[in-house]
Formats: sequence, structure tokens, C-alpha cells
Amino acid sequence: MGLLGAIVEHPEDLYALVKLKMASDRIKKQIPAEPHWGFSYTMLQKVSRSFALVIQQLGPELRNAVCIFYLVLRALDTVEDDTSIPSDIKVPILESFHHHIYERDWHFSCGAKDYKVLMDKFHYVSTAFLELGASYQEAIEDITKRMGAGMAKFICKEVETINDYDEYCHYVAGLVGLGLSKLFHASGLEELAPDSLSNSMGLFLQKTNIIRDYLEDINEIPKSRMFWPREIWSKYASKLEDLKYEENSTKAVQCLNDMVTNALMHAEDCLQYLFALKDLAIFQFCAIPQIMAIGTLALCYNNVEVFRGVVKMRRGLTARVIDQTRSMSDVYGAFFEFSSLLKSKIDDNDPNASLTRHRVEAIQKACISSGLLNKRGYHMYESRLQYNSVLVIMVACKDIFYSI
Ligand code: D61
Ligand code: MG
Repeated sequence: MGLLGAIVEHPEDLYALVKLKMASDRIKKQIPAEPHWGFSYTMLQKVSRSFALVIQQLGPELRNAVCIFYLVLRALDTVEDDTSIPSDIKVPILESFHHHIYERDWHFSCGAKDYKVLMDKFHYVSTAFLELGASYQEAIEDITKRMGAGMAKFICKEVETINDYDEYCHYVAGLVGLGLSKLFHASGLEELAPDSLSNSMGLFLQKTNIIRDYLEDINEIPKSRMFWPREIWSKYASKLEDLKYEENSTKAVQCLNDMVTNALMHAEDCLQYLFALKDLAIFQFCAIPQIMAIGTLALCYNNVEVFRGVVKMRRGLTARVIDQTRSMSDVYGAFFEFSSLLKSKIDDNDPNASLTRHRVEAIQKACISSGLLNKRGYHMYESRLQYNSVLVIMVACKDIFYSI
């Protein structure tokens, strides 16, 4: 659907979409002049659709550290994900990556498209890394070392048990949470968060991605690795691929709901982590991806489309989350609304119905008992504006539309 169609269907998204478009145009023009920083911010915008905007609205010092942290780990992940590198070459590179970020002339060619450019010109990233303060450098080095070792461990090992699943997600995303908490603390703007809460922030995001990306991952050529744990999917199918075939829809959706229920376990920790933040820019940087995650889980829950195509929150709703997340009230409001949407989709015949309901109710209770619940809401079910007022707005904004 084109942008105009999207606005006719959801006129309430219009204001936030225009505002987001203007913000991202402004950010695109703010690329630093020095070549290594210019490259780093240009690359960030190319390789990260979901994090570039929230990283760039941080204060200058922390923004530089988080941008380089992102690019270093994205480069490490490019090595992990490149299926054409034999394991005996890949494993030592993953394990020694944390040394290479100090070597201005090191690089390793792999990956494709924008990722290949990142790898080929990695010297710009290491040059920028070496300009960061020592406490930022140490945090980035420590997490790169632990993530590389964890990725190496899983190169020759499949995700079998739920324990393996939590361990793998800890290496690739939980550690990002630990590292970010360290960077926030090093900036002097935040207290150091407990590791277990930082870990949950990463697990909630990573598990949501793994669930949403089932079809994309299973159809990848050459075959990519899969991260749905056998301990869960083996209750519903004899092969993970079987879930994508129409004749297995009922079992597939039950398996999906089991995966979503597992991910919901981390939501309350995320609320607790967000509650403790003090700096507005850091708060928005952390809260927006978490709201997108619970929104995506609500959309995926009991939805066979996950096995047919891409299930994503619509752009306009994403724009409104970005525009309307300023306080803990907004976070509780969003978590409450998305968990209510998920709850409304629970089918009593689902094998995990009562566990799912239990987890959703625990999230709702956390939102209510905070005393800060903001019920302004996203009004996902109805449009607030009348169509004639939309027409007036559309005519008034026609120049902006043509430029989007
Ligand atoms: C607050 C704010 C952002 C947070 C957070 C707390 C805690 C954790 C995370 C972000 C990380 C969440 C990762 C979720 C997306 N998953 C991936 O990108 C997978 O790769 C994992 C290894 C590289 C991680 C790089 C990364 C990601 C986000 C960051 C960051 C570094 C640094 C700062 C801010 C955000 C995934 O990638 C491919 C794909 O999703 O298509 C994979 O290979 O599994
Ligand atoms: Mg990876």
C-alpha cells in the first residue's frame, strides 16, 4: 500500500508520519565532516533501520560511543552470519575480533551490500573507536570479546533446549544490554543497571526478531541457521520447516503462540529497567524499541501470516510510538494496550492459553499498580479523525506528501 492509501486507512497516523519524515531528513543532513565519523554515521543509517534514529537523538558524547558500539557488533555479526566462511576460519576471527578494533589497519572482507562496505572500510570504525574515552573503549572491548566467544561456541552447536535459546540470545543481544548500561553509566547520566535487567532488555528484542523472522530465515538461500529451540517446536512438528506448509497451520500457530508466551516472560524486567532511567534521551532510546517489540509480539500472536510473509507494525504506528514516548506513563500505556490486544486474541483451545493469559495479566498488573498508566492509547481499533477533516489536512499538506 502506498503512503496515501495508508493515511486514508489510518488518518490518525498522519501527524506523526510527517513529523518523523521531517526529523529523519534533519538527521540525514547532520553527517559529521571528519571522514571516519562521516563514514560511521552514514553506515549506521544504512545498516540499521530500527536503531539509527534513536541512537542519533542521544547527546553527542554518548551518541558517538553507541554508534561505534553498534557498528563494531554489526561487523562481528556480519562475520557470524556469512555462511560462505568455513568454521575453521570463522571461529578464530570471532574470538579475536576484540583485539582488531584497536588496529587501525585491520579488516576482513565478508558479507554483502552495505555490510560488505562496512567490513571493507572497517578502518574508519577503528579510527573512530580510538577517539572514544577509555571507559567507553573498555566497555565495548569487553562486550565484543564475550559476544565473539559466545557466537563461536554456537557456530558448531544448534539451539536445542530453551536454556540454549536463552544462552544464545544472551550472547547476541543480552550482552548488548549489559554494554549499553555500562556506556550510560560511563557517561555520568545513569546509575549502573543490574545485569539481569539489562540482559532481559536484549532478550525481549532478540526473541521478538527470531519469532517475526521465521519465514525469512527458513527460506534463506544458502540455508541460514535457525534459532527456534527444538524443545519448543518438537511439540508441534517433526521438522521446523514443516510449520510453513498450509496443512500444518494449526500446529504452526500453536508453536508460534508458545514462542510468544516464552518471550513475554521478559516484559516485566524491561518495565523495571526503563523505570530506573533518568535521562530523557536515554529513556527514549531504550523505550521505543521495547514498545515496538511488544507491539510486534501482539501482532504476531495467533497469526498464521507469520508463516506466509512479513508481519510488521505499520509505519504510521511506529511513527506514533516514536512521537508519543516521553515518560513511563507512555510506556505503561503502550504495554497495557498491546498486552490487551494480545489477550483478546487468546483462543481457549490453544495448549498454552492459560500460561499466556497468566503472563499477559502479570504485565497488565505491573502497568496498573505503577499508578502511572496513561490510557491515552494508540486507538489501534478505530480512527479518531473524520474523513472530511482528513481531506482538508491532505490538501493542506499535499506538498509534503509529494516529497515523502
Ligand atoms: C536498550 C536499547 C537497545 C538495545 C538494548 C537496550 C538491549 C539490547 C539491544 C538493543 C540489542 C538488540 C538486538 C536485537 C536485534 N538483533 C540483531 O541485530 C541480531 O544480531 C545480534 C548481534 C549484533 C547486535 C548488534 C546491535 C544491535 C542493536 C544495538 C546495538 C548492537 C548497539 C546499540 C544499540 C542497539 C540479528 O541481526 C540480524 C537481523 O536482525 O536481521 C541476528 O543476526 O540475529
Ligand atoms: Mg547473527
